[in-house]
Amino acid sequence: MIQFNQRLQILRQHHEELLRRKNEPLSWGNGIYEKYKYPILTAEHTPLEWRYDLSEADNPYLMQRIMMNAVFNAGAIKLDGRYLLVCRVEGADRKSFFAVAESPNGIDHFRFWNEPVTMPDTLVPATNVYDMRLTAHEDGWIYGVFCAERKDEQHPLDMSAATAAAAIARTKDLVHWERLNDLQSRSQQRNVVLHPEFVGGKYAFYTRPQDGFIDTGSGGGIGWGLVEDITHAAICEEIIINPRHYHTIQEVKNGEGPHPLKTPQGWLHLAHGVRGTADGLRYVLYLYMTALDDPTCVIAQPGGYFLVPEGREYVGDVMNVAFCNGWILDDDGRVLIYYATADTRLHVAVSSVERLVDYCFNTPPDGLTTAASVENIKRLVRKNRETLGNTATLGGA
Ligand code: M1P
Repeated sequence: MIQFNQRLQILRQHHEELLRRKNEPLSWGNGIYEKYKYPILTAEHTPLEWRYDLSEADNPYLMQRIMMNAVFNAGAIKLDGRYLLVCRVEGADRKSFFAVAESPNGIDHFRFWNEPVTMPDTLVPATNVYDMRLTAHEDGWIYGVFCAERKDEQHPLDMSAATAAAAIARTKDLVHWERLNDLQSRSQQRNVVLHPEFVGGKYAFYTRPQDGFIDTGSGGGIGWGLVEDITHAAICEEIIINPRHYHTIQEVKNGEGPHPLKTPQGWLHLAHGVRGTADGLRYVLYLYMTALDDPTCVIAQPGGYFLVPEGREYVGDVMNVAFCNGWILDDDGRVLIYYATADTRLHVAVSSVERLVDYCFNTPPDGLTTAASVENIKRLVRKNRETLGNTATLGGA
């Protein structure tokens, strides 16, 4: 039998090879962004010290004592030249927690910091926390807004009855966190995001009101509300700025992703839309833009999705899910989009502000009917015919 030390050496070697693996862009995509060959973070990337008791005396079989299930849905920020992700890590016990992973280039060589984040609780502790959006706010703090899930004590016998609230914490270094009161609003909330600038002297939140823990019901779509005091955040007036529509990718749910990026042409937003299928829900990512002087006013929204799970990305714990709550606008205009698939693993796709803004303004909006979609295609075909001459088309009228 291989000795403990030998097995430990092999384990360390495999782990190190995984962490040092260079990532490669995939050669052909849709032109909007480049996806990469390997996921950037998975459960296997978590430190061995989190999973194994490395004492031969106490763990002679070198078994995992605490297993990790998934790494996904990460908030992202570039801080002092370091690309940092606050990941949703999920243990085998189904509890999610936050852990910071760092990379020198934002694409590969991600390594988790030694210990997971110690997030202070509020008076009513959460059962589960996840999906942090990071915002470096103009007030000087870095805020983490995330979902705090608790058992719904009004239905003690229903084991799936839960409540979702937007929890708020702030930090300067992602190590020490000050927990503030949960956001107060008229309904349950997930996918709440803090806008990076004051609006009319107030903190501004993108919200996603929902009727129940799962059901967005009359929630309407991506909402917006202003808050006077971030330490006791309460939204009294909530408006819907980006609604759901019948027979679109956002029919069932519509939620903001990370905070929008400021571009010369407007605020560039990344969001997720959810539709129902015979096979369950389908989560896809899409972009839209709002006016610089009014982040609630939509000025461009390409029809349909811009990123979906493909090939092996499709398969995992929750099939058919692409989700994103973190992206980084780099100093050179590069945009690093950290998307997760199937609630299992985390990937990066790379684009630029120019490309994404071009995509937003030049992709036809969803005309909401088949006839309108066909008109869009015909318009493009005719334009190409004008550009290239008749040789561009084969057959047809
Ligand atoms: O399982 C897909 C996603 O479901 C929830 O998102 P939403 O509130 O938009 O339905 C979250 O649990 C999210 O983490 C998860 O990826």
